[in-house]
Amino acid sequence: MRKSFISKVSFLFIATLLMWLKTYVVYKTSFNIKIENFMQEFILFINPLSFLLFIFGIGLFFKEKNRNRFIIGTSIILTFVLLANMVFYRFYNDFLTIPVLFQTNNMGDLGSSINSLFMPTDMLLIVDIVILVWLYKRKPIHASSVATRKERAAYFLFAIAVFFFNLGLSETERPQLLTRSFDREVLVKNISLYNYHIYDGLIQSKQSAQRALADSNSLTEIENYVNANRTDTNQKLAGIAKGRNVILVSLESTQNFVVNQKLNGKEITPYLNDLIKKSYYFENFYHQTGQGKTADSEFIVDNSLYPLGRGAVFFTNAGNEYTAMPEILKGHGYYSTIFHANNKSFWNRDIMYQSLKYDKFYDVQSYNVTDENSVGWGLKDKEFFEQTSALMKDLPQPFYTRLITLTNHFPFELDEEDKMIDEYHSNSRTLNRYFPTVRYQDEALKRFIEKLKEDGLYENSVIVLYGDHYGISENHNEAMGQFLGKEITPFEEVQLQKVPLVVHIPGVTDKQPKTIDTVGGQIDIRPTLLNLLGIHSSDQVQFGNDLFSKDKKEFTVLRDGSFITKDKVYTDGICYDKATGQPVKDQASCEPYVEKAKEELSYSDEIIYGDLLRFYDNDRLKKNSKKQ
Ligand code: GP9
Ligand code: MN
Repeated sequence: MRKSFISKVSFLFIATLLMWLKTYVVYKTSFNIKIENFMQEFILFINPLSFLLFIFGIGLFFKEKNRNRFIIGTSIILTFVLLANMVFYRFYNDFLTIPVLFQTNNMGDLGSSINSLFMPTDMLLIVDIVILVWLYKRKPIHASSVATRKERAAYFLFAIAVFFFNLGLSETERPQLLTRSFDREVLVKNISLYNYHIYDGLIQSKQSAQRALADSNSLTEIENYVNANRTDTNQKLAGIAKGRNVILVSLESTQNFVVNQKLNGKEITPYLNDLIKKSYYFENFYHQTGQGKTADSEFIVDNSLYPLGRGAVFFTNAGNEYTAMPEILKGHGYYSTIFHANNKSFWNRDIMYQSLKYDKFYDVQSYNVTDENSVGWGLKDKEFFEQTSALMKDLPQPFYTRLITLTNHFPFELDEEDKMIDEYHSNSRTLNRYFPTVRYQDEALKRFIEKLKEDGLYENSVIVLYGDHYGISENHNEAMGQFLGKEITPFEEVQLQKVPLVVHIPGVTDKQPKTIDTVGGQIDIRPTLLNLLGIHSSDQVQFGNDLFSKDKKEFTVLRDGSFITKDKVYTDGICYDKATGQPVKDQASCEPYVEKAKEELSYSDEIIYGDLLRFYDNDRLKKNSKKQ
C-alpha cells in the first residue's frame, strides 16, 4: 500500500518543528538579541524555518530508514552548531564566524575557560534528539515509502516560499540587509543563525579563492603605478605636528553644504564655522565611500586605499594583512584606539580593528548608555564626547585615536530639548530633520574641544574633523534643490558628495588659518597627516597624496568611478565643466582621466581581493625608493 505524503514526512516535520522551537528558545535564552517591535520578534521566530525545511528536506531523496537516520544525524549536527555559538557567545558576546574559528589567538583565550563556559542546562539541547531516536525505534518501516518527484518539488517550492517570505519581511524591516548592514546580530535576527553561517561561508570561500590566485608580481606592478603617481610632500609643513596626539573625529553623515550655511537666519554649524577660521579647511574635499559607509571611510583614512565597489571591506576582507595607520604610528611610539558607542560587531569592527592593529577599541560596553542619554542609533553625541574625554585622559601618549559620532544618522531623530534650530520645511522629512541633528552634533563638538582644553590634551594634539559620507541621498533631490535654490543635476549630485575636512593644529593653524581649494578626497588624509607628523610614507602602497603638496594632482576618484579634477566633473559617462555645471563640448577631454580612474580603482581592488599587502616588504621598498 502506498503511503500518503503526510505520513511519509511526519518524522521530518516533527524533527523540523522540534529544531525550530529549540532554535528559538536558544535565541531567547542564550543570545542577547535586541528586539524593538513585534515585527522583529515575529521575524526572529520564523527565521529558522526555511533553512530547516531545506536541510531536513534533503531526506526526501532517501528511503524511509535512511531518511530518518539522516534527519537524526542532521539534528545532531545542528545542535552542535547551536551549542558552539552559545558557548562562544558567553565569552565573546558575538556569533561564530569562520575566520574566528581559525584565529588561534581568539581560540586560545577561550581554551582555558571552555570548561567553565558549559552550563548544566546545555544538556537540555538533546531533548529533541532523544524524542526523535525514540520515535525512530518505535515506528515500523515501510520499504516503499520514498517521496515522488512531484511531492519533492511541491515540498521545496514551499520551502522557497517560506524563505522569500522571511526575506521580504526582513527587507522591509531592514532595507539592504545583505548588501549594506553587516552586523552579525542583525543577520541572525533576520535570516537565522543557520543562514548566517551559510552566508559567512560563501563570503569566506570566495575570498580564499581570490587570495590563492594572487602572487607578489601583482603587487610589483601596482607599486610601480603608485610610485609614478606620487607627488613630493610639502616640506614646509613636514613635521609641524611631530609627536602630537592625533584626534580624528568622524562626523556622521555630515556633508559640506551645511558649512557656512544658514537656515532661517541661523547658522547650521556655528562652531565648525568658527573653528575653520583657526584651521586648515579644505572646501573641495570628497568622501569616497561605497556600501560600507562609515566603515569604508575608516578604511580609507587608515589605509589610503579605496573601499570595495560592493560590500564592505571591513566585512569581506577583515583577515587581510594591512599596513594601516596604527601600525605605521606604532613604530613612532603611538598608542592607537577607537571610540565608538555601538556594538563592537557592527561592521565587523572588532575583527577588522585587530587586522588594522589597533591597541584598543572602546565600544558600547565602555560607555554608560541609558534610555535617557540615548536617541536614534544610541548614545547621544554630547554624552559620547563627555564619556570619551574621561577615557581619553588616561591613554598613553602620544596616541592616535578616532571618535565616531552617531547622533546625526538617518533617520535623524532628536529629543525636543536638544533641538537648537528648527526643522526645514520641504517634502522630505529626512532633509527637514537633518538640520537640527547637524546643529546638535556641532554643539557636542564644541563641548568636546573645550573638554580637551580643560584636560590639558588640546595643545599637544592635532585635531582632524571629517564627514564620513553623505547623509542625504539622491532620493531627496527635489527638497535639496529647494534648499540650495538650484536644480540637482548629476553634476550637482557629485558636488554634494563634498564633506568637510578641517585640520586644526593648536598654536599653528590659529595663527595662520587657511581655506584651501585643492581638490582632494578621504584617501589623501593619511599621507597628509603623516607628513604633518614628520613621518615618511613614500615607501607605502597608498593611493592618496599630501593635500598640501605644491604639485598635488587635482584628481579625486569616487567609488562609483565618477571623478573631479580642477576644472571638470565626470559622472554617469558625461564630462561637465565645473565653472558652468554644463556638459563640456569636447567630451573627449575627460577620456584620459576616465581610464585612469578605472585603473586606480581596480588596482586598489586587486590589493584587497588578493590580500597583496602580505607581500609588502619594507626593505625591498626602501631599496627601490633609493634607486629612483
Ligand atoms: C554604526 C555607525 C553608523 O556603528 O558607524 O554606520 P553607518 O550606517 O553610517 O555606516
Ligand atoms: Mn556613518
